Amino acid sequence: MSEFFKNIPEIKFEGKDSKNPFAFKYYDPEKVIMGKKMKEHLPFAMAWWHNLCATGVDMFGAGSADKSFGAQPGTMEHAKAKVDAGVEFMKKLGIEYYCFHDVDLVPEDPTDINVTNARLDEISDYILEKTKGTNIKCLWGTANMFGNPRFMNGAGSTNSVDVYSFAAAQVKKAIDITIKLGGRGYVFWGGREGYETLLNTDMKFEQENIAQLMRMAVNYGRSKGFMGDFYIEPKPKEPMKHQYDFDAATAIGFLKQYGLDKDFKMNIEANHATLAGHTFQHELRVSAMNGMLGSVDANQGDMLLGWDTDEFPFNVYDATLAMYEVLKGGGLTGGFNFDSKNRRPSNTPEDMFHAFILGMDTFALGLIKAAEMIEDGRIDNFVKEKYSSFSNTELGKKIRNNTATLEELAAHACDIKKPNDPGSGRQEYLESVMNNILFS
Ligand SMILES: [Mn+2]
Repeated sequence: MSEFFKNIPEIKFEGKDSKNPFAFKYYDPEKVIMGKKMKEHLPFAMAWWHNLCATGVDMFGAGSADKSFGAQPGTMEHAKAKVDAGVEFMKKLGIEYYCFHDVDLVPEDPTDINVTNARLDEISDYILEKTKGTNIKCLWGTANMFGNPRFMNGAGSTNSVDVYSFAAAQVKKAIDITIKLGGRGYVFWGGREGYETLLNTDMKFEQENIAQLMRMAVNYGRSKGFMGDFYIEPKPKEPMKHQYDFDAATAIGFLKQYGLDKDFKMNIEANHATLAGHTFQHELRVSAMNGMLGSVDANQGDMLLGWDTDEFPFNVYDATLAMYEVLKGGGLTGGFNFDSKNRRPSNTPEDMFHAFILGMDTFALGLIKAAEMIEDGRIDNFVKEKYSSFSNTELGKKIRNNTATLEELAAHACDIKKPNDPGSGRQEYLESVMNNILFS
């Protein structure tokens, strides 16, 4: 196997004083935090699409990075070269998982889905061969049901039975390949599941059909022995003006409405959270409190740009608050997939490594600091104390255990005439505690 990243060594932990650009400063895989190794807290994954396929093409210009890996793009030789390069890349970084869409792995045949399916069989055999004897396996797989023009009116939400059947065929094959590659999960990201105008859209009909496609996918997956989670990845807009899986709360409501909530969890992407007008932390909290903390697409957006920039995570505050939610929520069933891409001018193989070192160190720092916040206890104790009137008064206990009546509470209010001051929210104090922990 030819080496694609010849000038780049294996990336090792050297600690915060290291100035080596090809070393981790914070990600120390064997370090134990709150009883678990860092690498177990942080099952990092490489996104096949951004890392091995994307060349920096944007709406204004051609690609700036060479991702040919010595082969002609669009061929099976290229598909295999991407496997070789990807395995070398993951080994050098110590990453044990990858995520894929069907068409990231092989070129889609424009005229015959049977040809595409045979290519998927061939490439998945090749991936298994190349990852044999390593710890590298699939985190989750998915089907790309947004790129091909046949999905212009949606996939599960399409008006066409033929297109709906193509979506079903792709989901079926992607589930097969995910199972074959040992995947922990299967993702639905509703790229074209939404609308541009309600003048041409039967929203109820479309949502029922999306649920039906998901139900068929669950039934099929379970019949093939797939025990992992299905995930919805919420996003409010882009490519559609309005997307049905707007945010975690919307997606969870949808899953509960259609009886899919036992088989599905959330795959939360930081950049999608901010596009929905929420923080990353908010989306993780909503997922965790509903028992649906599944997986994470680790990236960040740009607060000055209103679109999905998929940047490598750099913001330690956000990563810390995200890890605070993940730790308190008992961890992920999935992992941390870098759905992130190098900026277009960062176009060398070295930049691919710098990007992952940045992202892995950012989440490692977030993990370290979130654990310190929890062990410190000042923030958690404040929150516990804030609601204590519901646990240290008889009336509070009755409200919580569903035995109080409206009349009884009204009588209490009339009795005390005027409530006590509920107490300060202490936001600035709590923020100063977080800074104290972050920078100590
Ligand atoms: Mn994104």
